[in-house]
Amino acid sequence: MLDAFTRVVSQADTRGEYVTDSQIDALKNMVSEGSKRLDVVNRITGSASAIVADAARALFAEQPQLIAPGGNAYTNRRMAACLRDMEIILRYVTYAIFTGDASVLDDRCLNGLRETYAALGVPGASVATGVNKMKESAIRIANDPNGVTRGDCSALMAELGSYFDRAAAAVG
Ligand code: PEB
Repeated sequence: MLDAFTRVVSQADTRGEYVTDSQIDALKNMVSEGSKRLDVVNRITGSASAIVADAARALFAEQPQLIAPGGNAYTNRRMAACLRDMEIILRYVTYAIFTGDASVLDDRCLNGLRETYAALGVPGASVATGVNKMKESAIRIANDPNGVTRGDCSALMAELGSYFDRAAAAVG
């Protein structure tokens, strides 16, 4: 598992080089803008159950066959597994935005997930739709200018969106 710092070190070590000035500048910027990043983690974490529940509700409204008899989220057991999966994915996205690196998400959540879903008969494209719905509401909540010091969060929101895109692409 890497973060933005250990990734720079590991890449430099692979090449046998020192860390470059531009890499140091980028990391310096990440540190000086760090409060925004922590606010994003805090907000998403605090609203996690609402983000999951709203996304699941919207997914089942759009794809009611999932909760009809024979559907993959039919029965309380499968519904619970589905909500749990969405919550797991959201949790790993918060780790990725916290560390500024996708490796924790890739290695501990997405690696092999497509194959797991194929083996279970869980429709990956529907999971991807659910992830996209979580992306929309997570960005809306994280990017809300009310109640925090205002600043430019566009780069951070693009980064956050990219982790959801990565999760959706891994199963869709
Ligand atoms: C991945 N999901 C399921 C299982 C596993 C995962 C390993 C099988 C074991 C179990 O049931 O608990 N686990 C999950 C994950 C990690 C992990 C992401 C990462 C670290 O360890 N069904 C739907 C929706 C979708 C869904 C489209 C959006 O109709 C999910 C939610 N996942 C779903 C369902 C099951 C499942 C299991 C319904 C149960 C399938 C079954 O037993 O028939």
